[in-house]
Amino acid sequence: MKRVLGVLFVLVAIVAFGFAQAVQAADYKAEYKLSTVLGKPFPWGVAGERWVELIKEKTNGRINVKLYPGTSLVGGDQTKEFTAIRQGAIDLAIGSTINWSPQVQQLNIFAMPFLMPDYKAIDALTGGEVGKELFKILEGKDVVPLAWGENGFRELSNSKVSIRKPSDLKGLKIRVVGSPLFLETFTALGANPTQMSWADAVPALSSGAVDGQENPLTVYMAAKLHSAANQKNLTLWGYVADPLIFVVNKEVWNSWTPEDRKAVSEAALQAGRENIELARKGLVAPDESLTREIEGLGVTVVKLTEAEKAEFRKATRDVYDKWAKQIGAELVKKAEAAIAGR
Ligand code: X2X
Repeated sequence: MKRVLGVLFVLVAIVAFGFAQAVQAADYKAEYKLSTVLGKPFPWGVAGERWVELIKEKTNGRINVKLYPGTSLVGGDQTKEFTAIRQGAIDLAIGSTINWSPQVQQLNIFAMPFLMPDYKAIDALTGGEVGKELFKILEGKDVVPLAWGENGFRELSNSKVSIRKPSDLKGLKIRVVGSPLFLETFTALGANPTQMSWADAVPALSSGAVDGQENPLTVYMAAKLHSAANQKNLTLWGYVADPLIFVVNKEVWNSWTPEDRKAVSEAALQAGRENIELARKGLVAPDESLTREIEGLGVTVVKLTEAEKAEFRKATRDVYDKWAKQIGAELVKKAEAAIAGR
């Protein structure tokens, strides 16, 4: 009898275990959608593919993610991406702080003109108190932030003139994306900024409907803007940089087991580290080979001196002060202190 009971117990345990697994599997979607603006070969797209791969590996295939580049889940309208994550139309995303700043005002901090003078300054923000505070703000908006990545310092290109001083920008039509802060910065510099998505920007540049744009050199290079869009003048001014943030929709996150959450989080941290390394390749002294490569394509590259940069800073100072209030004076003070102490 004891033996029969024992066998029965084992049988019940097996069935119960199987049932529990089935329930868990039923909670999991067959496919999770990951949104990015840029696909491969841009570092941003590489990061997307890497996160997908690492999630699969670390969850033993329990979580299956598909990458949707070109912000295709929101018809290419990258400033709507954050809302779509909150609403659940997107499960995971690697997003630029610029594109999410219309919904998360504080993310504008990275777009304050000339706040971050170098890569150490970006790291001081993302890796410090400011980064933690921004993650907390995101958590309050139905997303789970997991890791930082990087698009990069945004340099200025155009088809018309070599730009060394604010007055060189006078009347130039410049494509910008994201929040009104960008429109105000370029207006303060005397340019004629116009807001459009990346999908619309490339044709607009190619046809000459707009004269210039600002983006990291990795983007300039992979999109071949020198030839595809006649962007033969490049000014290295490092006025802002946009980090990337790896997030998961909160409801999706809560549907996963603790073990799988840990795996997805570790995958994000690893993909983020690799992404930052790739985004900076050839751009950090002493290896500035990417800049040399661009010069080799017949592009006129101007690297502003500190004195020249100061002129641009002066011209955008009012925009900086106005947005410091809008973003939150305390947060901006924290950022300035972190950068000063880097
Ligand atoms: O649209 C851009 O300029 C891009 C690709 O850099 C962003 O998504 C912020």
